Amino acid sequence: MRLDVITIFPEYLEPLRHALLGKAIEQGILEVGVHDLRAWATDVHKSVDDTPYGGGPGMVMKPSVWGPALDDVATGDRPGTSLESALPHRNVIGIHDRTGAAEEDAPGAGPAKPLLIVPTPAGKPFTQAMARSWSQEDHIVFACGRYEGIDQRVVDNACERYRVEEVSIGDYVLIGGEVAVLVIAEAIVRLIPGVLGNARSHQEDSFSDGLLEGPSYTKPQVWRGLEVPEVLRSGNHAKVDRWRRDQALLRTAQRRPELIEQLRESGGLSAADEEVLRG
Ligand code: 6GU
Repeated sequence: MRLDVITIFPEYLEPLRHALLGKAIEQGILEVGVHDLRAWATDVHKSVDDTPYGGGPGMVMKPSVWGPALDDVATGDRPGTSLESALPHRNVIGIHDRTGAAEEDAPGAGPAKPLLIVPTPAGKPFTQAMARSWSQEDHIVFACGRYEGIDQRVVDNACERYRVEEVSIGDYVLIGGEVAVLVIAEAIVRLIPGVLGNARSHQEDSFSDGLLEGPSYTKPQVWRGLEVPEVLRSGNHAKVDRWRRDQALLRTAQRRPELIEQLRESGGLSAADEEVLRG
């Protein structure tokens, strides 16, 4: 997978080179490019924003800068920096050894358009289902807006070269899209086969069965007078599985009751589940 990020704060995307994502870059599973939007500014002051039509506070990012930036990055004509992993170099094997879901839309259609993700508090809520789907993409471009956003015509026009998604990471307002890109990119990349050591660890994630994950424990058996639940030490796998399901159900009912309702409506709750929820 290739990820490109266009931003006026390229240094804000440094964390993409570390830890999990850095390892994916090392393994040749992931390529990351970070591009300074000002590289496409044309005036001496390298300005990227202007006052809003209709008045009001703040500034709007200019279409005359974003348009060419998105044109160039879509085609791989990018003056930005390719991020090397911050981790020590190891031998790279099996570069691009993955199944490309977005290779072609139909026979003879050529490569699919890249996916353009525009983080904005006015977007559709980002979900684990989106992360799962987008982990199959070949090329994702993120457009980070600052100030009061990007001229809407940029997003409208980008449909010619991209499949476009405007997404929000929650009901609160950030200063710009950069932190949202870190969140969304990490959620996507950890689902690419080979990035997480253990495939089970994302089959059992919170949300993959529509429930929050229950509590986890490790040694010692007693810590500050608090005991690990007996059932987890019983060696009875069926009992352990049932207990974990019960804990997930009870935690979800308490913290996210709307998720229980969704699961009930989609037929995702068994008679045993309903009994646990009745208490
Ligand atoms: Cl994706 N961007 C910004 N700027 N603020 C947000 C957001 C995104 N999601 C929630 N708040």
